[in-house]
Parts: sequence; structure tokens; C-alpha cells
Amino acid sequence: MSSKPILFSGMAPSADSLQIGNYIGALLQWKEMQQANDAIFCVVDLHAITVPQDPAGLPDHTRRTAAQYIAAGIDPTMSILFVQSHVSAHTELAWILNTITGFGEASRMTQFKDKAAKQGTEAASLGLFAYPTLMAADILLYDTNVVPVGDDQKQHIELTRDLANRFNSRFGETFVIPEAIIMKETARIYDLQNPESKMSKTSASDSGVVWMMDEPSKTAKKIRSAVTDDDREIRFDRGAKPGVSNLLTILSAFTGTSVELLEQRFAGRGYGDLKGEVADAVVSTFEPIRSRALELLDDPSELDRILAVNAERAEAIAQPMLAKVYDRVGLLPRVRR
Ligand code: ATP
Ligand code: LTN
Repeated sequence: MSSKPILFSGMAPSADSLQIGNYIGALLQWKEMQQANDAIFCVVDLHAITVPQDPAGLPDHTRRTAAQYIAAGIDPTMSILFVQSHVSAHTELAWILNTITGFGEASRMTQFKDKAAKQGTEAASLGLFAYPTLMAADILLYDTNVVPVGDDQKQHIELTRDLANRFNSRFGETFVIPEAIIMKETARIYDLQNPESKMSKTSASDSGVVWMMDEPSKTAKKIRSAVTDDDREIRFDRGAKPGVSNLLTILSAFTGTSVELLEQRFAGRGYGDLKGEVADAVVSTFEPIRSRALELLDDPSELDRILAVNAERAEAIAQPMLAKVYDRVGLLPRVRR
């Protein structure tokens, strides 16, 4: 590897399309950062199965997520783009990390509390509880320096840092301590119909979610029906005007124009104008991404080949790290005959 910082990030293949929050909060940064970093991007299918899921749909969700990474600008010959379950070191390191993670500290993870509450806490799986240690394993296997994520993942990165430090002090210097990279302005995109809650792939209702793989006309219609408020001023105010603020954030991310400039430009204009511009900006960016993703999905064996090559590249880094960890914790090496 070169002397560039190492970047790791991932998304769960929990739906057949990514949503606009994934694009703004993650993919846009990923794409920009892959030049200056040695970047590794993972489709975290083992994380996707921590909540109830349909096994018949998962292979397709996994391929579609990978195709959308590539279509949005991730280059699988420069960066490493692979599927988590293809590299067994992830689950193996996660087990080791489980043994140094406190039940109490895992219980404080807000994503676990939120996701468990959705299913009824009694029904939540041990896998969902251990989600953060698997995520820590993803990151720590690669000597990762930076982890670009949305702000909902901040707590998990802090846990990862704690675990790395704890392991290093108990067993000797092993892991690099990673840092979260969170773009403040775009760290959280909200549901268009319910602008108090985060947009996510697995929200209960579809009407407030903007999908990357939706037909342009559907996307435009959704944006035009976004919930706003009763006064007429276009101004950023998360508390008083969550719907309008969300639209401004989205437009800012898609046009590279600051929210302040947008406020000035829209002074005296109506919500219809704002929605129209947001719809145009989103459609013109997503349209070519969608077509490219569909093209890639037309040739699943080529996509599988790309993922296979990249799994080998990832494994070549992960396996020696796992061996080092096993050695540090005192596991008796298996002698190969
Ligand atoms: P799920 O519903 O399966 O939890 P999700 O849509 O919330 O999915 P993840 O796969 O958990 O998304 O997250 C992938 C990446 O996208 C992460 O870096 C996350 O922080 C970012 N992200 C997800 N939703 C948003 C959002 N609404 N705003 C900004 N970033 C987001
Ligand atoms: N939990 C993350 C997805 C994820 C991830 C990772 C992100 C799994 N492993 C490692 C960065 C680094 C999420 O976005 N929901």
C-alpha cells in the first residue's frame, strides 16, 4: 500500500435502492475522498441480517448496492469494493472484540436502542446487539485512519476507538486508532413527509424517502409533495422550519452552493420554486447514476467477478491482521500439514 491514509466505510444492503441520505451523507464524500486516500468500501451484508430480512431478496440487494456504489463514482480498480461476508476475518475479529466489550457499554448504543424498539426489545437479536463490534472489526482489520459516515454512526466509531485502545493496552500495540469524518452540514437528511426523523432505507413509509433507483418522474413528484410549513419564508431554521431546512440542505449538497447563498437567492420566492429546483437538481444527478447502475446489473456475472477480485484484495490485508490478533490473545496456532 501507498503512504496515503487508509479510509474504510460501508453501507448495509437493506433495500433494493439507496436513498438520498446515503448519497449525501456518505457516497458523495466517498467519491471525493478516494483520490487522496487508499479507500476500502464494503457492502455490509452481515450487518443487514441483524434485523428480520428476506433471504430471497438479499443477494439482489447486495449486488444492487455494489452497482450503485460504482455508478455513483466509486472506482473498483482504484478503491477496494467488496462484500463483507466474502472475507471471513470480519466475523472472526468481531468475536475477539466481543470478548473485550462491556455489556453495559454495548447497551448504551443508541442505534441498538432505536432498532430494538422498532421490533420490540424482547425480539431484538444478539446479532443486533453485537452490530457495533462487527463494525469495529470492519474498520480495525485494515489499519484504517479515517471513516467517513453520517452523524448517526459517531457513537459506533467512538466505541471502535475505545476497543482499539483497550486491545492495544491489554495485548500490545496492534490497531490503528481510526477517526470519524462527519460532514456537519449534510450529516443528516430527514424524511420528506416527516422532517423530524432521519430518512432511512428501512423507514415504515415510502412516501418521504427519495430513492436513487426511482424513476425520475416519481422522484420529482415526491420532492414536490414534501412537507413544509404555513409561513412563506425560505430560510434555514431546523427547529421552526424542518421541512424547508431539509430541502435547503439537499439543494446545497447537490449544487455545491452554501445554504446562506441559497437563502439570499430564494428571498421573496415561494416554496414551489424551491421544490422545483430541488427536484431538477436531484433528478439530473440521479438519472445518469440510475442508468449506469441498471447497465451494471444487466451483467451480474461481471459484477460478481469485480466483487470476487476485490474480496481477494481485501482478504490479503485482513487475514494477516487477524492472524496477528489471534497470536496476541494467545490462541494456539493451527499447524498446517
Ligand atoms: P437502514 O435503514 O438499513 O439502517 P440507512 O438508510 O439508515 O439504512 P445505512 O446503511 O445504515 O443507512 O447507512 C449508510 C451510510 O449512509 C452511513 O454512513 C449513514 O450515516 C449514512 N446515512 C444514512 N441515512 C442518512 C441520512 N438520512 N442522512 C445522512 N446520512 C445518512
Ligand atoms: N453501521 C454503518 C455501516 C457500517 C460501516 C462499517 C460504516 C458497517 N461497518 C464500517 C463505516 C465503517 C451504517 O452506516 N449504518
